[in-house]
Amino acid sequence: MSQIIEVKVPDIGDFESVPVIELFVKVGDSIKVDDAIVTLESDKATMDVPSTVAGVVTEVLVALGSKVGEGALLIKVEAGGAAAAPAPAAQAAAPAAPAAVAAPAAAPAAAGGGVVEVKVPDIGDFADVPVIDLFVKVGDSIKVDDAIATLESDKATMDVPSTVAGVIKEVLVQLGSKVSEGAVLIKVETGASAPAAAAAPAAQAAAPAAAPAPVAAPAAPAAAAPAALAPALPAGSKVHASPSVRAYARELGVDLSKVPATGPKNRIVKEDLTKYVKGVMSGAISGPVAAPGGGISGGGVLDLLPWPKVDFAKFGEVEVKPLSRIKKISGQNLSRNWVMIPAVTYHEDADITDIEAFRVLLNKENEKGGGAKLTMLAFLMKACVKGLQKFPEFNASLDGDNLVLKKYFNIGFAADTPNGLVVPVVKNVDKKSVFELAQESGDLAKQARDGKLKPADMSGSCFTISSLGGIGGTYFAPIVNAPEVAILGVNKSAMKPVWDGKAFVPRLTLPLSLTADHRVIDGALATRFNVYVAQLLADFRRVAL
Ligand code: CAO
Repeated sequence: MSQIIEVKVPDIGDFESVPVIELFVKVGDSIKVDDAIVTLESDKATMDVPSTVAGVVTEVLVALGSKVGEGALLIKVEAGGAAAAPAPAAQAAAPAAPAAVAAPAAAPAAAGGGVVEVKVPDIGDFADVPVIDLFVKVGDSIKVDDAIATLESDKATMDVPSTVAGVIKEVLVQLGSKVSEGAVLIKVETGASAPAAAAAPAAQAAAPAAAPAPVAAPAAPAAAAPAALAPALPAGSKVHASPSVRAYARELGVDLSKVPATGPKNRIVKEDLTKYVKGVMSGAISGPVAAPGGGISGGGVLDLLPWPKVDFAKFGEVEVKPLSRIKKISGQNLSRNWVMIPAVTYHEDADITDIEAFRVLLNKENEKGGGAKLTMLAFLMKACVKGLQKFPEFNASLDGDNLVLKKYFNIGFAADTPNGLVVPVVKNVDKKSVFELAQESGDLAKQARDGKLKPADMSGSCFTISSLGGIGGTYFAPIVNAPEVAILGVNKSAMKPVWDGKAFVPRLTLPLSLTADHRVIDGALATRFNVYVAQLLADFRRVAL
């Protein structure tokens, strides 16, 4: 005779509202005892909840994103015959048991500092659990709650956090080591001011478990709050990754199901994630598209709202034209830069009356000699390099918490080509004459239009100029070309009346639009840069100073 049995969330320690990040079953599925039903993820642990009965799923009472706690009903199973007996633990109204891994036990720190051992805390019924990820090495500075290692049993993945802050003196495990409760993971030299390990006493009370717990409770400091809900993964796709890798992926907005895994048992390790993000950022990985039509990122870095899907043919005749390779790559870079850089655009007018007269004069002289035509772009490059030299933050890139200041001066310029936008780079602009810059940028622009640029011609830029001066416009807001921190947009010069103190005089005015990454360059600095470049253009003799 068959009977309907409820499968509930077992004792999962101190967590009350843990998101379901994966759902493995649907109505009609046949399941066996120990088959995974869902994966729950707190900020410190990922745990599969296995079935305690065998049978056919008749009802699924959670969805991706549901938040559950102990006792929450997950599924109903029609169990037949002998398979029907439920494992009692899942239903037992056990007195609140401590998390199997609460704050790990650590040797108390010597008063005023000393070497403290950080050990594997109570990890439930598991022994000899393999270390599948190791996040620390000797010499690393570590804070309380930083993950030391990820352990993985056949049912749960858990990060072991540090209970002390200090500098790591010894690492006593390696990848693949098998550890049990009490095994020493690392030895940490704590400073006099480092928080004492005793601050997080382990909850060690013996749980009166009625039966073997079906879930290895997660590693989690008692005070840790469940993480915010991760973006839903496609149902049925099983991603293997440690909680810290999942948290890191969430921070970066990466959908882990798109990251190729190289770890044991097809597990995504931190390096896989870093490699994937670097690949997408550099354009080397086109990145599986987040949603049909590209989503906002068009590159899988940020999976936001799905792109609206419209049957345009319903409204009239259409023609579908694939994007060029350049448009696809530049589109991804532009999307990332637009979304990820807190950029502000600052405008300035430069009086180029004299420099334009000078340029025209030189070009006339040059016509006879057959030399290269001097362009406004070449003068702009020279002026910008002076600006970069005066304000080094503009000749820099962010690298995590560091600012990399470059001592070379390469300038990229946006070139409009039939296939899309490319950015050739003129190297060592500080060492070249305006004539050489005009010649070289002209050659590069031609190669760009002919589709003959090599990757080396488009790399190593420190700062970009985007000139629409040959076309028109008044001002615009160019997008910073990451990892650079600023870009100068230029529109068409125009004669404007300028007050000289006594009268309005006609001056040829060049509109400048500088977009800068506010994380590195604040408004005052950006405006100083703009004013300085405008001064140089107004009186180019200043470049020689
Ligand atoms: N104001 C007025 N006239 C300008 C000017 C300016 N700021 N800049 C250039 N001109 C004039 C030039 O003097 C030239 O006139 P003549 O033929 O009479 O001498 C004419 O405009 C054409 O110049 P150009 O655009 O061919 O040459 P350039 O050196 O100024 O620019 C390049 C070269 C590669 C920057 C340009 O061809 C180009 O591709 N620009 C588009 C860049 C772009 O798309 N940026 C947007 C990126 S974001 O979408």
